[in-house]
Order: sequence, then structure tokens, then C-alpha cells
Amino acid sequence: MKAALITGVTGQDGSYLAEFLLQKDYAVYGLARYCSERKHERIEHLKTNPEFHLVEGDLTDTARINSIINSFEQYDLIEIYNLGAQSHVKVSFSQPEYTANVDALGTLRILEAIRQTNFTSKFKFYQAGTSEMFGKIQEPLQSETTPFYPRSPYGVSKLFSYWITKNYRESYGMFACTGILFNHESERRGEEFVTRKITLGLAEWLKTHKPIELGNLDAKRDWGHAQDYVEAMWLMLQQHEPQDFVIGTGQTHSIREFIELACSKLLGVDGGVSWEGNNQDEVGISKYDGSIIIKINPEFYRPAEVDVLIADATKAREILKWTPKISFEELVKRMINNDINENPVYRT
Ligand code: NAP
Ligand code: G4F
Repeated sequence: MKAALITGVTGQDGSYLAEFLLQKDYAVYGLARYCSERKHERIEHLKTNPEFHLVEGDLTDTARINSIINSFEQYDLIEIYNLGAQSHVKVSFSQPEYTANVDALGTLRILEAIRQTNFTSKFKFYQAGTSEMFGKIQEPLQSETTPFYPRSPYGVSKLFSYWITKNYRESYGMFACTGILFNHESERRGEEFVTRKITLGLAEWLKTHKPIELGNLDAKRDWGHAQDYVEAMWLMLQQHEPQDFVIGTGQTHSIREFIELACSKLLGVDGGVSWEGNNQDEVGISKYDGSIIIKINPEFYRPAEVDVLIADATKAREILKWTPKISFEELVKRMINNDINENPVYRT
């Protein structure tokens, strides 16, 4: 009898992971926060599955976390995927204490709750680490051995979680590991992250010609598709020994490149958009009809930026036999098609 507890089940990754684990015959428990309207768009379709159970709770609530962890004694094996987080980097600058409470102490609460049970050895723990921990990169390609240099309260909080996970592994022999995942997007990506903001913004632009307002267009990210990445999380927990892994594509693209590709998919014009002006006065102009698609709004700049990220996922390739299947171009195409057709795939 195997069970999985997914914190953050209502999020992008949580919803894909729940689907993935249900297909593998796990009893899936999803931690979701109480909210006044019990609508969870990304997982609504799972609620009729008898093997899917919603558990109400919050990562800031120690007593509740303890009682949830203790409720799993009946199972032979319990995999915990700690995906719950205040995951927006910019928000972490305006809400640093809350971010640390959820993203750093939340992890400790789960680990300590597992340690205090009398069935600790039945648990395997996955921590959702991030390439944001590399921040101001210390090596051109970032692997498991690259020194960390986080650039936001979010990155610092996640780094605490990385170290406390390693500490519980080494101190208490717990099966606990961190996946250091680079950016992954999808048709279910939160609307405030730049890729989804762009694809949704383009859908809106088609109707209203309202320009999309963005911040730094020159930052570069290693973008994959979330569906590929949840498989890597599971693979980490199927290993004999707990180990940390970097997960990414090894390719990087700027926000500007994402826009150009999205616009060419949308407008059917090569390059899709041309750029005029500099810095805050720069605009992206549609090659199709000459109207403005992109404007800069300094409100979206960050106090400290992560300029570029590129994964070296050799270890995952060799040990987990994991490689991403969905290319950058396919990712952009899927997001554009989804948002233009107003046909969210999670309803199917
Ligand atoms: P997401 O869509 O923002 O989902 C975050 C989830 O955490 C949501 O279900 C949210 O619930 C939940 N949550 C937030 N605060 C909570 C709290 N106090 N107690 C319990 N749950 C809480 O994030 P994602 O993109 O799926 O990412 C999943 C995890 O991977 C996160 O930990 C993120 O930091 C990490 N990560 C993401 C990426 C990426 O590129 N996507 C890369 C590396 C690491 P609500 O629905 O109620 O808000
Ligand atoms: O889409 P973003 O907000 O993602 P960011 O900051 O890279 O963080 C995401 O990936 C991390 C993994 O590396 C996760 F750990 C984290 O939870 C999250 O999922 O921003 C990407 C880039 C940044 O450089 C930002 O400055 O896009 C730039 N950007 C430019 N204009 C913008 C905007 N970002 C957002 N969110 N909104 C803008 O208008």
C-alpha cells in the first residue's frame, strides 16, 4: 500500500504530479489551504477519483502538519512531495517574512513531523528546490556542485530548505532529497509568471490591442515543460539512495526570445515582433500590423535580478535516465494554442 502526499497540489506542478501518481496507482493526498471558495481549477477534474483525497492544511501550521503526517501510519510507503510555496520571486521582496515562513520553515515543519513519528523509515521526502538558489551564477553551467548565491528572499528561503533537507538526511538517515529544478512552464502556469503573462497577454491583445506591460526583457532562463519535470521528481524518490539532482534542459532563452517565438506562432510572421527604443522606452511592435504589443513598465523590475540560468543536468541524465521530451518551441506553441483557444487543457 503506497501513498503520496503532495503539498501545493493546487499549483501547476502539484496538479501534474497528482495525475502522474494516480496513473501509477498511488493513493494521492493533496494538501490545499482553506479558502472561502473551494474552487481548485487545476485539480477539479481529479476530485471524482476515489484514490484522490484533498486534505486541508497550511504549511505555516505546525500542529496541523504533525497531525497530517501522523495519519499515514496505515501505509507501507509514503512519498511526500513538498511543492507548497509562495513561489513568486518578486512577491518575495514585498512579503519576505511570509515567504520564509512557508518556503523555509514549512519544510522544516514537515521534516520534523516525519522524524517525530515512530514510522519515520516508511517516508521518502522530496523537496522542491530551485535554480533561483544559484542566483548570481558562480559557474556558466549550474550543476549539483555549483556554489549557491541566491538573489531574493525566495531564493534564500529555498536554500534553507535545501540545507535542512540535507541535514535531516545526514543526521537521521532519512530518505530526503532536493530536486534543483530550473524554470518549467505549461498551459497551467500561474498568470503572474512571465511566460504565461505573455501568452495570456497576446490572447488579450488579439481582441483589444492592449499592450502587455513587462519588466526586464534581457533575463535568460532555462525553460522546460512541467509535465517532464514531475516525472523527474518521482524518479528521485525511486532511487536506492537519496540524492539531490539538477533538472533542466541545458538551453537558455531571453524573455525577448520567448516573445518573438510566441508572436511568430500567433501572427504567422517570422520573428513576429520588432523592437524600437531603449531601456524603459523600448516597445515591441507587431510585424503584422505595426501596432504596439509590448511596453516596459519599471514596476516589474526586481530589486536584484537573476540574469541567466543554464542547467547542467548530466547527473539526472546518467542516473535517473531523465531527459526532457518537450522542446522550448513546443512549449511556446502549446501555451499559445491553449490561451488563444481559451481551452484550458486541465478541463479535459
Ligand atoms: P505554484 O503554481 O505557485 O504552486 C504553489 C502551490 O503552493 C499552490 O498549490 C499554493 O496553494 C501552495 N501554497 C502556497 N502557500 C502555501 C501554504 N502556506 N500552505 C500550503 N500550501 C501553500 O508553483 P509551481 O510552479 O507549481 O511550483 C511548485 C514548487 O516548485 C514550488 O515550491 C516552487 O517554489 C518550486 N519550483 C518551481 C519552479 C517552476 O519553474 N515552476 C522551478 C523550481 C522550483 P494556493 O493554490 O492556495 O495558492
Ligand atoms: O517568470 P518569472 O517570474 O520566473 P522566475 O523569477 O525565474 O521564477 C520562477 O522560476 C524559478 C526557477 O528558477 C522558480 F523557483 C520560481 O518559483 C518561479 O517559478 O520571471 C522570469 C524572468 C525574471 O528575470 C523577471 O525579471 O522574467 C522577468 N520578467 C520581465 N517582466 C518578468 C516580467 N517576470 C514577471 N513575473 N513578470 C513580468 O512582467
